[in-house]
Amino acid sequence: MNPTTPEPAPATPLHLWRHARLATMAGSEPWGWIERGALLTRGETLAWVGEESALPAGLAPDAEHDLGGALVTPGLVDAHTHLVYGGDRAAEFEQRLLGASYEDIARAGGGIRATVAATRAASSEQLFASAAARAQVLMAEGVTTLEIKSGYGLSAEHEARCLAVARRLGRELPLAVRTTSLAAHALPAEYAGRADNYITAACAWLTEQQAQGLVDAVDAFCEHIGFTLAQTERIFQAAQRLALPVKLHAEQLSDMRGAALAARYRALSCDHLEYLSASGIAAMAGAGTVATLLPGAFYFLRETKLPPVDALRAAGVPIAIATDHNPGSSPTLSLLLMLHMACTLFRLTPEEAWRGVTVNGARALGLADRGVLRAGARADFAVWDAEHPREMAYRFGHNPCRRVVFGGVERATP
Ligand code: DI6
Ligand code: FE
Repeated sequence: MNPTTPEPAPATPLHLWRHARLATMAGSEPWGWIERGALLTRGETLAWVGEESALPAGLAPDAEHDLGGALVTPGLVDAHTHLVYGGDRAAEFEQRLLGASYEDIARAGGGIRATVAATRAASSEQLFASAAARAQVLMAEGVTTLEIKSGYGLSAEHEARCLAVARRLGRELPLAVRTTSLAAHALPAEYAGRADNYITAACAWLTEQQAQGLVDAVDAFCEHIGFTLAQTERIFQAAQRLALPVKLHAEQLSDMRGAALAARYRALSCDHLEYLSASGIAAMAGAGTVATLLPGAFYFLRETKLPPVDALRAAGVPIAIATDHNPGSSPTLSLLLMLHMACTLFRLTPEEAWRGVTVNGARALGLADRGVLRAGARADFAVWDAEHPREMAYRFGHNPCRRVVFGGVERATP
């Protein structure tokens, strides 16, 4: 048989996206604004971003797209979700408004344990279908990168299954998914009174999860109703042995000194942070840890203690904003609503909130290649029916996202 000459690989196509108003979020100029902008994409990557008048001479793009003067931003990053779970807690919400206490509901098998039971009872196919439907709602608002935590399986088998479902979402949807192992979310009933033994088991599960390529980061819920500082540190030590980055649900309901511990382990982010102290802020600033604020949980739990935004700002801690989508404390599927609520509830400026759902959201996931429009970054961007991104911080219950490009390819609008 004659050896066949391989076909030369086709050159990665070059696309020109012109006539755009760009909020690049790159650099420190307001919004990284470019009034008459253009983008060049080569495959999955942005090859060039700038003033249209400065486009390199002699370009021969394979395709040209006229954006008609529309606003273009980076694709949005939702850096904290618990998207994979069975059932919902709408009936519990209703019972509470009818006067039942949290304890009544917990005694009747409700709360987080109800979600764990429903998650374990669901098939992988059901978990995938319900999570995919939720992901599509987030995607319709321009989300191109999504973090998904486990934490409703709480056994070796069920935690791995939830992480595998999250991985499958990333394979089958035009969406980048980052997975976080959160076995230390709650104590399952079978370990009642044996939290330290549960942590020992959860640390062991990580090794197998990593061997199967299921985990990008490790998280824990450090709280009186979650796990102690010492138990959290054991989870971090297990992650460190596997060279996995850590994150933490820290200082949500009380000051557990979790942020300072997480900073010692060079955490990517500490999340919630309503009860964060000055020393926690200093530790995060020193470690380059992102503060991920979650206005959905603050609102739904009717919290009154605000996260220390002024002090975070003064210390130069980058702030991310995420949905914390979960059935118990933040059943929202709108990152744009969180952008708005970061301004109304937490007093972020519209630009700070936008950086929170783009460049700083990416940073909270350890990703430097997205959340900005600049040469070399991923070609993930959203096209909006708006004059300026501050409009999305101002309006609420309104989605002006018109087109989304993910990895250089336009996504079908759902
Ligand atoms: N913090 C929360 O508010 C949720 N988990 C967490 O770590 C509550 C999760 C639930 O109730 O299902
Ligand atoms: Fe959470």
